[in-house]
Amino acid sequence: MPSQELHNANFPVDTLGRTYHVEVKPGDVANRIITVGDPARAKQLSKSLDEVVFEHMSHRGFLTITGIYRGVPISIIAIGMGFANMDFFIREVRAIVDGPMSVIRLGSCGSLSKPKPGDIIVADSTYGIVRNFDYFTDSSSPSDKPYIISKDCSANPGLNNLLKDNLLKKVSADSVFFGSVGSADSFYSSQGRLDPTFHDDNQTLIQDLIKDHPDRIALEMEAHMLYHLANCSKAPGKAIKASCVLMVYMDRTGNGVITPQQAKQSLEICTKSILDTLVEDLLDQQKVRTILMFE
Ligand code: R1P
Repeated sequence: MPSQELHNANFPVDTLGRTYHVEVKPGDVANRIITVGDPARAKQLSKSLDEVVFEHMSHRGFLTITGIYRGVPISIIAIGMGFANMDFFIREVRAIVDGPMSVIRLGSCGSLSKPKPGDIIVADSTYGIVRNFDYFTDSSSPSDKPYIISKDCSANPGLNNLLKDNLLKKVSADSVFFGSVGSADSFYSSQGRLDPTFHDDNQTLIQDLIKDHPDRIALEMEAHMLYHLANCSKAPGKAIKASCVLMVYMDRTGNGVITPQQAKQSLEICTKSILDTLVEDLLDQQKVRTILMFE
């Protein structure tokens, strides 16, 4: 539970000025952000910063680490898993950061096509795969489908291209792939994993997703909410640029799984590429007022 008294039921903030779930206040988070799922991955990434100036684990498990890389403030935020946690993170961080933000997600995914475990994917676009609750009720109509597939949402082209350039400086072109990434509301049913315990009707989901869509190359659980909210962030001076790089952990058609050595190597390549991308990204410098107390 929160350690401080809260105010404002519409957008709760505690007596220290911190947001309810991520527990950050103005000055804690940089405009340039790497977001990951796993707190251990965030800690590993933070070892590549030149200096760490702020670190906080919230009562809901959001870990924020802010530091300096090549003279530029950067935050690394571990959010856990799923659409809801991406929503908490983006809305609460957007509320306390001044000026534009660039956010790159570094996650893991399952491949639906050529990329093999150990390869790297940049999400040019994303789409959502959401369980249709009504389909699974007795009163479902014959036109209901078990999963609702959304239209695509694009990455920020400038940030995404810079990220690709930086990856291709570090790794051969045959292990980096670009395409459309599906973000599902379950690791299991809406990613086509079969589980006889539940009524899921997902036996043909993967084939249905990739049929006529060769660009749909991977599945994970957060990138679409990031791209969607970035595209919906319209307040003046509060734009969000988003991109996403994914380490292929599993091959969903061939059944392969990444080795610890491949995972380590993949993480090292992605870490350096993302940090360089965020430093080189042109944000509106006059609006960057972050971590003034440390400058
Ligand atoms: C599932 O194991 C988790 O791994 C993937 C999925 O999106 C989901 O969050 O991403 P992360 O490695 O970033 O957590």
